[in-house]
Amino acid sequence: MLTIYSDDHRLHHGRCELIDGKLMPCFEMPSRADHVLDRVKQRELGPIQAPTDFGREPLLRVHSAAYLDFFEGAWARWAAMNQEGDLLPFTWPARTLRPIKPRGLHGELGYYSFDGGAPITAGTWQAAYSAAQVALTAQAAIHNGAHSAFALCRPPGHHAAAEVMGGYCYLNNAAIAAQAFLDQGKGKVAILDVDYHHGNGTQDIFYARNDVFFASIHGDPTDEFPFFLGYADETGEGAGEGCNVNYPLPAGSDWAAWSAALEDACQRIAAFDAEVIVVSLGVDTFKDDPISQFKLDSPDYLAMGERIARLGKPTLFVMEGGYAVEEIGINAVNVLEGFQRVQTGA
Ligand code: Q9C
Ligand code: ZN
Repeated sequence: MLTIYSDDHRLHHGRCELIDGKLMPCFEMPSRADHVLDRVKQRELGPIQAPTDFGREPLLRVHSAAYLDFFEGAWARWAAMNQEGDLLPFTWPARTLRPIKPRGLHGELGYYSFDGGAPITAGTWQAAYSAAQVALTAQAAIHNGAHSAFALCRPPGHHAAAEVMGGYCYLNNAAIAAQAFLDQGKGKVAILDVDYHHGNGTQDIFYARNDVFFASIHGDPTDEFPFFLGYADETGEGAGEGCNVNYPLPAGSDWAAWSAALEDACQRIAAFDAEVIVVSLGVDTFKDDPISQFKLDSPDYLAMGERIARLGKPTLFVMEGGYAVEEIGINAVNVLEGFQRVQTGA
């Protein structure tokens, strides 16, 4: 399987995030991608290539120009205020306030974000832009005939909506790639989100659409980030009614519970008759993940890849979360190896 990777991910390195009342070093750190890349090499998964630059156009199919302009220019505005710490939002237009876009930097940042978990540093725009190009380059490989490809994206993307960053995410790499498939002639795409957290950004982007089926298996938002989306009664709206399915699972869920949800999700995707699958591949479902509460073990990721492969469709894997840094490579690449096992009949 082809892997697309860019060193540009290192340009994004947030300093800290607020967890349990304490400022902690960011869990979403550069070494995450290093461990995945090392494992891809160690297991000889296949060639590793740098991304092609497809420009802004495919990003604008998902995000607004105003949002991209704000994100690209935010650090320079912050630096012009003689600041060098991370740029972090701290006030959001919650329900009692007006959903307006203030002109100043902090007001605008609050307007374009939903939490304080997406720090902007000097290199964040370039890293996120390159991650989107990584996804698009892997997508192009499948468009050109590959049966599968791995987009080793960092920072991740599935919490980012059209005009909102948050949850370590800025540009929705999986959504951008899914939209590219449609723009290049595919009629129906399914996005399977296996990250521990609900893919609120991806769901929101496609919620009223019937050309993208979205399925997400995740920690029950009753007690888990992102709290305000990801419930089982969210089934899509308008033309998209019936094209969204959520599997909120309780803390402590193991492979038995998780794989039952995966089986149902795969049957729904098959019934939708998707021509291509985009997998939002988070491995923060791992038993030792420092911020998550599921109990999957490393061999379970092989079985996950096998089940996805049995859908029999071209599949683009897009890296999302996973914070047990030592094991992230083993677990992510296990999904890809499980997929390939079925593919090669081994
Ligand atoms: N007490 C992804 O996995 N907050 N994002 C965690 C833990 C944010 C996760 C707080 C988690 C975001 C891509
Ligand atoms: Zn996650």
